[in-house]
Amino acid sequence: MPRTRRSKKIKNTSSGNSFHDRDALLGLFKQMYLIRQFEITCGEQYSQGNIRGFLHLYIGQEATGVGVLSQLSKDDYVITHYRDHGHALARGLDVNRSMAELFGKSTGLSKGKGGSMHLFDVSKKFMGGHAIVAGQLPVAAGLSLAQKYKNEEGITVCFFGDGATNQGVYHETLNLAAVWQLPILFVLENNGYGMGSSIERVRAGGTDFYPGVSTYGIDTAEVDGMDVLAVREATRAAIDKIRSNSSPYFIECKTFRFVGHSYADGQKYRDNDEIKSWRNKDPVETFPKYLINQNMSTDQEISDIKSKIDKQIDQAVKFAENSPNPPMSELYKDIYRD
Ligand SMILES: Cc1ncc(C[n+]2csc(CCOP(=O)(O)OP(=O)(O)O)c2C)c(N)n1
Ligand SMILES: [Mg+2]
Repeated sequence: MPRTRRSKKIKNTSSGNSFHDRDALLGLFKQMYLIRQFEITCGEQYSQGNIRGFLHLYIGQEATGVGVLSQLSKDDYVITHYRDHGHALARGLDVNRSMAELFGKSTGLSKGKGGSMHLFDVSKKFMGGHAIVAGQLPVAAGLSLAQKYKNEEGITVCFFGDGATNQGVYHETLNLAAVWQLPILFVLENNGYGMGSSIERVRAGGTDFYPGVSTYGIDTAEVDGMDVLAVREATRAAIDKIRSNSSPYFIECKTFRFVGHSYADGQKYRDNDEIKSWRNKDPVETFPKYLINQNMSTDQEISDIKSKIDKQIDQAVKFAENSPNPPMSELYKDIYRD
């Protein structure tokens, strides 16, 4: 079977992209800001004891999720790891029900039984949040195989972190996706760390993953994951290719989480200078400035958008607070298929 082996490096494209109209660009900002505020609020609610269990925030990585998901159609499946709030919101999952899930309430997306790591909405083809590192990769291959087998329009998009690449199943999935030529987009969110372990320390072969993927005969691109336009452009090109060839594609987004791995992480394993240097690229700060500089928006408009979204998040917290806990009768439901 002939296979292409190409890697593309996509640089910062924030300075001029003709195919982006104003509403679409503002839409990207709205989504990134929504995610940022949702996450900040989750942190506050966690410290007040209203959210319990694990809490992995997506703060810093917004441009990656928003850039990728902006290019999908409703026919496409999305599957991801436990750092899933940003992907869920960018896919358009209900904000109130997302918050309620974190509060463990019955109105939550998973009836309050999944929590932070298990946001699901099958009606949006959002197949979850998965807690086992790399566990979602073979499931993604299965979804994609089903799409191909049934001759469906959609593709599958699978997000994962750099930590997933040290799991055997990562390699098995890449191999099968290539052998079966599956319509699947792998999105590696390389934030440089798996919990407190820097990838420099735990990976032989450097901190770039995409070159290794070419050995499976899968096309790859590397992209600045802090630049929402660059991510969007890389994704558009990848999806065109996947749809026309019915073959897999792999995008590596270089990104950073500004917060700890989970809420309890004091980040002792990295110094403030490193965090600061990435903060300069914060998409929630830099992107609206870019829009204003390009005369596509104004300070006033940006601040109006922010207050509207702040209110939306406040309402989501109220919704979650006022929702009932799941009844005891739910305890043994949804475990096996009826
Ligand atoms: C199979 C498995 N091993 C270990 C863990 C514990 N664990 C949870 S998150 C994590 C790090 C994963 O890092 P990465 O994939 O880079 O994602 P990030 O947290 O950086 O988004 C580990 C080791 C787990 N959940 N599953
Ligand atoms: Mg990581």
